[in-house]
Amino acid sequence: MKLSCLSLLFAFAPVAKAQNPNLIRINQVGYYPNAPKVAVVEQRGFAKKYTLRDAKTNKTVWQGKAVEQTVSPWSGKRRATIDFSTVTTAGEYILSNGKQQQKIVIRDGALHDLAVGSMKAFYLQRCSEPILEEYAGKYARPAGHMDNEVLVHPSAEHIVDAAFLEDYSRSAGTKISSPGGWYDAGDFNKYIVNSSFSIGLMLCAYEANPEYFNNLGLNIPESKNSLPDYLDEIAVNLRWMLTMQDFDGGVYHKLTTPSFEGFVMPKDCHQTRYVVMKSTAATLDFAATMAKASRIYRKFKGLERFADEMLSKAVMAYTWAKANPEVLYKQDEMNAKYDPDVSTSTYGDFKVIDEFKWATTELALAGIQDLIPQFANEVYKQDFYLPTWGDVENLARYARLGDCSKANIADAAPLIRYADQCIESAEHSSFASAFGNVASDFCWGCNAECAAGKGIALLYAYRLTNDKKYLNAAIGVADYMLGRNATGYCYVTGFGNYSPKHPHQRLSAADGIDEPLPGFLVGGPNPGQQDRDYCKSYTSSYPDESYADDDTSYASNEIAINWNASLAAFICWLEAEMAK
Ligand code: 9MR
Ligand code: 9MR
Repeated sequence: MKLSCLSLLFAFAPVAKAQNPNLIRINQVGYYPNAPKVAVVEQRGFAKKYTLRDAKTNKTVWQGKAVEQTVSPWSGKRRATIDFSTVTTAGEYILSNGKQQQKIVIRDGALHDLAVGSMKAFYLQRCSEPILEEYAGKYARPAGHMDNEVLVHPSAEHIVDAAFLEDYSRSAGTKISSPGGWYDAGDFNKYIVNSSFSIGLMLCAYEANPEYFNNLGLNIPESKNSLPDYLDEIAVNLRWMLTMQDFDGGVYHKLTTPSFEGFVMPKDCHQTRYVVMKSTAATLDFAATMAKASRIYRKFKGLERFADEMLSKAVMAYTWAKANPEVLYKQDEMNAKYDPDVSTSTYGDFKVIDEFKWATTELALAGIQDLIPQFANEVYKQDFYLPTWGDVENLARYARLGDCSKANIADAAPLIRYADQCIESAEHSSFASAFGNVASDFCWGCNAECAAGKGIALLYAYRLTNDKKYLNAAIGVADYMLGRNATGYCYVTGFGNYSPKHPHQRLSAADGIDEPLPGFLVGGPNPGQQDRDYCKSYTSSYPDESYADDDTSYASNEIAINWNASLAAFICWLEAEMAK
């Protein structure tokens, strides 16, 4: 057969890294039998008829047309929706437009493995312990940074001016021990602000679904205590956080090298690690997290002392913050005064009223009566917006909602209004999702901070109202994150048939194994492209396509604990609902 020039061209055209060549966009991980099941087809894949065949028997179980054509507000791309929700029998199927096909999985517990994977990722991020082969397979590795001799940076020096208290002084260069915890992200540093947000959100999801989380087996090494795996993994980072408090109650902003390490494994890192400057934001976040954790961990046998320690340290932290309400982490100002200069992430936050609100609320919920939420009445009538590491106000709302069974209307109404807006925005959505319809949805870390964040808010709304429309909207957001989107990527490493292979994560890039560590949600499309000087493989600047699966892309393809916290909180909660 003679090949035409055109077919030769197609035969050898490299597959663009930025987009999935399969024009049928689906949730690549799985659909639930009794829930909406929608795929979206790109215009170039439009066909007269679409079929769903049983993968084993080849029998057609559904056939139909694509409906509801949409036009992207950015690229003008036309798309249409294939709705096969009427198929409710678990199984594996092939969805086809006659030219391309996608494997569709329908099953109970459709996202169970993802829920487990999203938590196992934290095990893989552990800093000071060996990652064992029996739990991590080929991703096993020796312990990373031990952090048992970390230096007090001059910015964190604290001299107590009384001879008999000299043991409580920490002059610059003092060695302290601050082992354990999780690496923050693609880099190897550890930051209190982001750790607190991550744990805060994960524990909110826990409080809404204690039974589900208490029974969630993670297949990671367990400590010898009575904690369920989920809380046990979170305790790894809580224990590290406790080491970050100075004797006066203030909490160091971060534990870091002066500059980012190269793309190497921990054993090849040689920079000195420091604890740097105490800050009000870190100290209040610490107070909130410890107070919250004390309340939850106290319920488990043998954990009472741990809970007491967390609560007393929370109170010390809060007291420090009241006395130092405006110690903001301004790295440039710090560098002007002290050496060595520090150029790693700032997690800088110049407004700490939300941290005050969160800490006060959590301390009050933990029984510190003097702090009965001074902010309660004024705050919770306000509009709801999604919590992020830099704005934790609505973590306080989530904390007050608990499992929603005794929800107060002032806490609940703004959240439900927000959920209603999410649902409205999904009308005429290109991807049948409450996320991804306005440009402002796309930012650094949007897969977590906006997509999963909306998913969690929708699940609160469902719990509060029992109205299925919120649950179905949450499922639509999960579908988006797992492949039914403009790039066709399932944005979690190791899941789905087209997922990121080159995340900006040193542990994945430098370990000599082709595949990345599994279970990590990447930041996602970010039209800011703040990494454009380093990453040359963006192929689009449309908000929802500004993504590059390239390990130089820290603005669209990094991983981070707060993002996996959002993924885990969302997907575990969704699984919990669907298992009922
Ligand atoms: O690896 C760093 C990543 O963790 C941060 O999110 C990002 C933004 O602060 O910075 C990355 O480091 C890059 C640095 O900022 C600029 N030089 C290239 C570094 C990545 O190799
Ligand atoms: O998640 C952070 C995002 O909200 C900020 O816009 C961005 C730039 O400051 O930093 C992100 O956090 C990164 C941190 O600075 C360094 N470690 C990796 C984090 C994820 O990219």
